[in-house]
Amino acid sequence: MPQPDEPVIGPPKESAAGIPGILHGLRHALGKPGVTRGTRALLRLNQVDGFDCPGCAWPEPAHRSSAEFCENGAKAIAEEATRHQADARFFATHPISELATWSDHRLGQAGRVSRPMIRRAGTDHYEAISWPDAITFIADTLNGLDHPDQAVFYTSGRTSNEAAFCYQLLARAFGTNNLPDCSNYCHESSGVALSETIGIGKGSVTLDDIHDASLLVIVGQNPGTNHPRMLSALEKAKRGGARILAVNPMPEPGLLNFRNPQTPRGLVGGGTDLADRFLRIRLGGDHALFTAIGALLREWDAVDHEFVDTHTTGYDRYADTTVDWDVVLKATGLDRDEIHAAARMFADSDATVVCWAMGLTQHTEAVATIQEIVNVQLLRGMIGRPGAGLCPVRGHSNVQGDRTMGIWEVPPPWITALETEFGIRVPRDPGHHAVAAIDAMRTGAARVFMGLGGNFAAASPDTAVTEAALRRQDLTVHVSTTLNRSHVVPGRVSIILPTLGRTEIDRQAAGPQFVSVEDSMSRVHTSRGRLAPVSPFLLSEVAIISRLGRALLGDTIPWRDFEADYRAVRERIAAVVPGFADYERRLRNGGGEGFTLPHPPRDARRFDTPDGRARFSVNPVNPPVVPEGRLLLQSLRSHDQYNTTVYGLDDRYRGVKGGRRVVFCNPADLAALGIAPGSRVDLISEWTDGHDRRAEDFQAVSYPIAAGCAATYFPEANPLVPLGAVAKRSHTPVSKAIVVRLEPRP
Ligand SMILES: Nc1nc2c(c(=O)[nH]1)N[C@H]1C(S)=C(S)[C@@H](COP(=O)(O)OP(=O)(O)OC[C@H]3O[C@@H](n4cnc5c(=O)[nH]c(N)nc54)[C@H](O)[C@@H]3O)O[C@H]1N2
Ligand SMILES: Nc1nc2c(c(=O)[nH]1)N[C@H]1C(S)=C(S)[C@@H](COP(=O)(O)OP(=O)(O)OC[C@H]3O[C@@H](n4cnc5c(=O)[nH]c(N)nc54)[C@H](O)[C@@H]3O)O[C@H]1N2
Ligand SMILES: [Mo]
Repeated sequence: MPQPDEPVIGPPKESAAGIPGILHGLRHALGKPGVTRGTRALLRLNQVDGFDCPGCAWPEPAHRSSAEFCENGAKAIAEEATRHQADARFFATHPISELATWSDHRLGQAGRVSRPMIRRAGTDHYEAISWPDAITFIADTLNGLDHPDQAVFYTSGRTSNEAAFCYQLLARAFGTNNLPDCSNYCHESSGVALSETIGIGKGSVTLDDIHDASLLVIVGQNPGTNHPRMLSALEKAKRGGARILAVNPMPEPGLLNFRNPQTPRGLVGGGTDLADRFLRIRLGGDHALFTAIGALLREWDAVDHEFVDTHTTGYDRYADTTVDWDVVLKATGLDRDEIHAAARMFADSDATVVCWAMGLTQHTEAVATIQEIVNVQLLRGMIGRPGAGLCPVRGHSNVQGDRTMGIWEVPPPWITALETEFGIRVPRDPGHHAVAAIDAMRTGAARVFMGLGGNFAAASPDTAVTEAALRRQDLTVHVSTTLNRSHVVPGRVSIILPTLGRTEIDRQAAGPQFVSVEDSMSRVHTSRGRLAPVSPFLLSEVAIISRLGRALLGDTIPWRDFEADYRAVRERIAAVVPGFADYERRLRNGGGEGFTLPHPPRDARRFDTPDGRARFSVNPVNPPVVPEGRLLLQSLRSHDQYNTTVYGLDDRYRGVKGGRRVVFCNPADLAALGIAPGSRVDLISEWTDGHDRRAEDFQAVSYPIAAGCAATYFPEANPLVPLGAVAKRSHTPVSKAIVVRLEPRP
């Protein structure tokens, strides 16, 4: 619901990080949890070995002297280390109907949920419940379902490998593959595109490849805010002579210039100019752009014929395609010279890495777009070569590891090994991905929703539909650290199970435990918390799942051993999941630096496709159609948020202070629409079903965004996206290209 907010708009910044960056981060980290706990948090966690920042999935450099911190990592840690507690008294004071009117920011500020809470049917309050009673209630409800497929087991991407493995085991042993996760909203399109073309759904580069690249292409990604540590890698590559091509509808400060707070050069002077060339592309124009770049490279015969002949299939069909330049120029909003110059950068580089994130994955044609990038990289032989490759930059710190551990609505390839290891039978029919889960929940086909982390109500599209779907459940269960919107959109009965965060000491029967995670570049390593838990009532995720497993399925699976000692879980992972042999020992390599999972294309130019070759694909260009007088709107992240967790109300780099209800528009569009910068507008999205959706009261901000395009923040924009608006084949909601009209408010 709209919160009155009156942001003050200043000019966007021209560079990222530097002194304001560190100070801003420290203010959050030090100010929030109370000075001592905040300082201790950062100092204690700043150890060489064994802590994985929950901020993002960008890898830590090997052989580092201390943990690498960035401003936004500090904010993530401060959020978790907060002293504020949503305790039993808090819930007694605030009925759920009142909490439902709070903003996401205010809900998050309430802090950590400190003991298990239940909202019983027909009441308006959460009340405390004991762990055994909560677990029994959930198990009894699940066992009372007519069919296991009536349950949905969602996961967010902070969950450790150990917890993820146990969770998918629980769901599958129970009898369902209904394992949607935040990846369905995130990099699913990358997974689909890469699996089909190179035979593995993960990126093909290591951090060294970024450092050694001669061309880095950053498409649809805002590293200054969302992967700040990536900027250090870009700076290092630049100093080694790399060039950078940035493709984005917005001139994101972090892409253009970087002041590195960890080097003296970052503290004084002008910092490092990052992008050598910036293409201010129209939303959804990348598909057309990469077909054009591919065509130019073929025209110039800048083709690695040896690679193409030896390792690929489908080149002839691909080479037969022609480019309609009118379509390309209209779709991209760029001119021919700019595209030529960009293609030249590819032609001149012998080591190119292409990085991308949500700016590509959350479009209707996301899979086709990413496959067009694969085409260009194959054409140039840029896979399995040092300093080159494909780099989908993942979001949540362990989202990639969760998928490796089997958090997936599709039964993983090692499903038979899982069955043999545990003596279970698992159905082979795929379960629900996230959007299908909402559909099942709203029609009553699903009756229990459980979320291991995350904030399903606020992260999902079509807010009204998603909320109604959650409310229709017999039971909603959230394993959570902090309070969030999903807790105030309860099923008939709703339970919150409070859990330890990544920063906290996890002590079990066998002693202190660590967990393991996989970063965006397939490196698996340990993470150990060092802070005292904020409340004595918290259980670890592994403990919660294990206890639920025992209550639900009995002791045929050694749940007790899993909870007592996570080595017992890792032993089973080693036995079941390919690439994890000798897991325990390899995790301890190099004092906790861990190991990198095999990636056949990267390691040996081997492609696990039906014919053992990487595939060129032909993807007809199909750019978004925008009627006259309408704009193409994307939803993105501000500098002061982590997905649905809103740390603060500023978006420093984009010049916004004190509010979030803004819509960034090109000045020429505002003039043409007769809307004065600073005035208030409603956003109405238009869909072919004839059903308009409205989000009210945004301040129009004049911004150097590509013409015809607009941007606003997620999750405020989620009501504008209907459930059915998803990317082809990956089913990812199209959060980045929504046709809208702006209506001035009276
Ligand atoms: N501090 C912080 N860190 C985070 C997160 C966070 O919320 N806060 N979230 C984490 C998660 S889960 C994820 S997935 C990542 C997200 O990381 P990003 O993908 O960087 O996140 P967004 O804010 O969605 O930014 C999308 C970027 O793509 C651009 N873009 C949008 N549409 C297009 C397009 O059609 N073409 C091109 N070329 N560009 C386009 C936008 O202008 C914007 O710069 O970050 C992770 N890290
Ligand atoms: N319109 C629009 N919608 C989007 C996007 C967009 O760009 N635009 N982006 C999408 C993307 S990329 C993603 S990844 C999803 C994110 O979807 P989710 O992963 O579901 O959402 P988050 O906001 O990351 O989840 C935050 C909550 O996780 C809980 N939490 C934090 N740490 C832990 C932990 O260690 N353990 C447990 N159990 N809980 C924890 C806290 O209670 C917190 O409130 O949103 C998607 N939705
Ligand atoms: Mo994400």
